[in-house]
Amino acid sequence: ATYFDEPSRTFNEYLLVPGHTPANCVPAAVSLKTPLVKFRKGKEECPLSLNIPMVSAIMAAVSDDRMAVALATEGGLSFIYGNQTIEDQAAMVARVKDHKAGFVTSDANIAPTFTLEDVVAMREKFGHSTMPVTDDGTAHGKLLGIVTDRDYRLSRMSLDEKVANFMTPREKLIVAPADTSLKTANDIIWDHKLNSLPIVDEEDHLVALVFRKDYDSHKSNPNELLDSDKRYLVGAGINSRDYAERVPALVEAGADVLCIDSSEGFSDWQKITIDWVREHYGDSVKVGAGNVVDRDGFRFLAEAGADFVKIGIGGGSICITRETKGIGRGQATATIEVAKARDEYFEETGIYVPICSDGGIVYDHHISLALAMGADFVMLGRYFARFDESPSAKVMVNGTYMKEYWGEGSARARNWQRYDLGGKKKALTFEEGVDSYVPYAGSLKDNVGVTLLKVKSTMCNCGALSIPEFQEKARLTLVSSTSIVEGGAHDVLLKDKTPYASNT
Ligand code: MZP
Repeated sequence: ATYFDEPSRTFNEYLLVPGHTPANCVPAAVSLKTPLVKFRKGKEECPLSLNIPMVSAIMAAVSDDRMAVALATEGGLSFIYGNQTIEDQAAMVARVKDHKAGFVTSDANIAPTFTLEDVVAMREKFGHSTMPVTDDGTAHGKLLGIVTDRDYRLSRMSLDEKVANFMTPREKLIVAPADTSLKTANDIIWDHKLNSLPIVDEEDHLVALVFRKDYDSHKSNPNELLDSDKRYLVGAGINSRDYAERVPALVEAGADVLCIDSSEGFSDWQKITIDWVREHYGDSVKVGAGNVVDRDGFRFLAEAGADFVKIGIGGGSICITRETKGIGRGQATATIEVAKARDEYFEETGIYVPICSDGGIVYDHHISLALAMGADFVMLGRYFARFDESPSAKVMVNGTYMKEYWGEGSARARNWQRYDLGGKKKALTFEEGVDSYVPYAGSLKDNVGVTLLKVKSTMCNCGALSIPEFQEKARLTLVSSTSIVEGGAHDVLLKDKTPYASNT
């Protein structure tokens, strides 16, 4: 056996030592732009980059089309989860791409005579949180109007269930009858802070409401937004079993980037998958691979042609791989070593292969640490699962709102392809993840805004205006367990007992 001399370490064991902050180094001037896929650094532009260094995990509890639109709006990217049928996953990708400027535009001819089926078809197609209301409260009645509820997840229910749910609303529901005037519709929107836009006919009667999560109806000109051709970036997870069918469907649906989703990526299965993609699509289809935790794993995937490499085994909040199989490595140590391997590979080949630190981000400052240690971007599951936009249910537990969050290796997800080691057996034989709750935290936009402000502030403390500059200038120190205690509020009696650390 080979023994590593040093213990492997987690983010919590490190701190950044501030450097000199020049006067021009203010959070507003910081750029968080970062490469997503490999490129010849110094010779060409990266063909696909992110405006913020955050992607959401390839998990059923985290990344569906709704999450993808919300995160892409902020400049990040979601990888739509792969543990579903090829058709369903491709449809989610297509919905993100079809979400042109975020609008569901109603055909001017649809209403005011649009039927319940029209509305249902519209929302099935676009996946929005809207619901038709009928005069008799059943799916067969006459359509009265559309109900919106930003937390409401309809896609998992039958039509009758949707209507039944409306009759006993648990959340705030707003009814906009079909003969509502434009003014009334605007009042409703204003009062309830809905991100929706009314469409009216020549007589100013409401034809339909269109929904766009980032639409601020009181600041933007609706017509300008309707001519806009912005399309959101979206990624999708694939596996090393059904790639020959899944990849073409995802490419056809418009996925911008793929990622082989596996708990352990230093394997021939990943190389075979990448080879297949290259054989059929050359470099036109971008595909990341992982997860690895050391130099050898990185080199194997980089040489196999991966467009980016993901780091992390056993550090995820819902992960019990280390307990179950005794494999893994502290996330900080893994990130530091893989970043060195990435730089070494760049020196040798001129090709810069971005790396992503995946899992184990608990506090916002862990994102700063991961970037300082060399990660180009981070993947988060628990963080995003807490928001309105995640696909999971919001439930009340002991008087507190929580969201459900479960691992892909849990009995609930049974994503056997992620843990597959070949062979005939196509099933999850033992669990490597848990099913859990995380505290509900509100909207993605608000939370990501605060998180990134913290990251930018830290970067300014270290005198850096960009991620590469941060990586060059960052000075990191290990901390003792007693200084970790010193780092929190201590020796005082807290008046407010609610945890003050943001992500707990
Ligand atoms: P976290 O952000 O919740 O700490 O970790 C999310 C990451 O955990 C995912 O991106 C994935 O790599 C990993 N994951 C997902 N499911 C499991 C599991 O069931 C898991 N063990 O480890």
